[in-house]
Amino acid sequence: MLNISRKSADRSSRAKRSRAVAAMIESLESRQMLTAAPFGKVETFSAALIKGYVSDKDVPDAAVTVQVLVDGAVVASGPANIDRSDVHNFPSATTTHGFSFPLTLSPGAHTVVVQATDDTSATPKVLRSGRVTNRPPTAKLSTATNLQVVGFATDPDDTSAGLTITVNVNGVLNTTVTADQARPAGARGGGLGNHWFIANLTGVPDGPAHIEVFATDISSGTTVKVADKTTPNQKPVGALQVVNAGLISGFARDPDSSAAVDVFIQLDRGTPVPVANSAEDNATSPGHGFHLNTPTHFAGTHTVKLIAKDTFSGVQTVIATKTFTNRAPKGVVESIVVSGGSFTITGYAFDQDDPTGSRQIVVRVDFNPRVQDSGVTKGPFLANVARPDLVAKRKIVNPEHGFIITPVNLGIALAPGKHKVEVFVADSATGITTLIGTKTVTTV
Ligand SMILES: [Ca+2]
Ligand SMILES: [Ca+2]
Ligand SMILES: [Ca+2]
Ligand SMILES: [Ca+2]
Repeated sequence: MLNISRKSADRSSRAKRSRAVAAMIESLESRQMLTAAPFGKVETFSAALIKGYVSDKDVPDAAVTVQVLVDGAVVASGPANIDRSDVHNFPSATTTHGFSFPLTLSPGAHTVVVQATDDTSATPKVLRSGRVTNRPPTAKLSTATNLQVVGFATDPDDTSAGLTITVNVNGVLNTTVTADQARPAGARGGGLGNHWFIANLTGVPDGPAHIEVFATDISSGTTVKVADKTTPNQKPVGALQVVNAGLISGFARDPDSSAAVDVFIQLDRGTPVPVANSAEDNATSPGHGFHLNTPTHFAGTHTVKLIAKDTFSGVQTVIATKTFTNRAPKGVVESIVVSGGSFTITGYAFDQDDPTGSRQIVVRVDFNPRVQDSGVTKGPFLANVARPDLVAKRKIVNPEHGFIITPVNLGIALAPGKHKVEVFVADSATGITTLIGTKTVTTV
């Protein structure tokens, strides 16, 4: 009996305990039903910005605390309290549940977690997590010399922006520009859009230089090296622009230097002659022009070589070659008519190298090659008398080539007797004279 009643008492006590546990579980379950985790959305999840909204049903009017973690470390934290009246599923009339955190990621891949803190448990609820890559800026150089670096640079994270470009030369900052230019004329490679830059360098010594180009990363603002190049020593360049019997001109420069280069002109096989000034104005290459007058060149075909000296190595290089032909002037003495102690000479003369210009005529009387300084020379007289008859006969292309040299023009009074008369015409470019007629006359 006693045993029975003890067993009964035990059963009763176990039942009580079961009821208590059940009540406790029910209480926990009901409490859990009342506790909701924060809910929301991360709409922008980029290397530059984390943006979205979040709220908690348990405290629908409160601003939930949001944290942003990058590679495990909290980089931003704050209440989601920005007005988001554009979102319509908040559990109360309160709409200030938005959040926005600008992000600064170093170039490369990162793990980013956005989490919200529950009001009661303080347990973080992950709203979004994943890998975010800040892609570094890139650049392509079109040209890099000691004077100028031209290239194209973009950051793939924001191709609308013009990147800040800095150029170091031999480890020292030389210039800063913005890559927001249209493609420069003649640029090679690169891409589309206004992402080109032209960095003019200053004070770079001649010779190879170490050029480093940096671009400012869009997301982080950090400076990233986008190009590294050592400039080669380049040969001088230039051109012969005018080459004739009277003038040789052109320009020469060294792409590595803004300084004037030493320029020499070699005519045929002669010794190269230095030009006096190789820093003259020049339309093609301002400040690098030169000219050399060449009055000593006789008729014929000649070769001109332009030689320039490298500003760094001092090596002289032929950078241009041209030939020119100077044709000797031509003319005809048509008559020499004696008048007392003088005479009148008529004829015509021209130079095919300057067919519209009038030539100069020189007259020499009684020159004896065996006697130094013998004879009388008169002139020059301009052969500019119109001779349409010669044009009609196709002997000349312009009528202004005739000459009539009268006793008044000559101004000589010769003793009666025989006299040798020689007539010369001067070359249009060199002034060097060519004999066009010889005649012996008898004055009275
Ligand atoms: Ca909650
Ligand atoms: Ca970037
Ligand atoms: Ca050079
Ligand atoms: Ca000529």
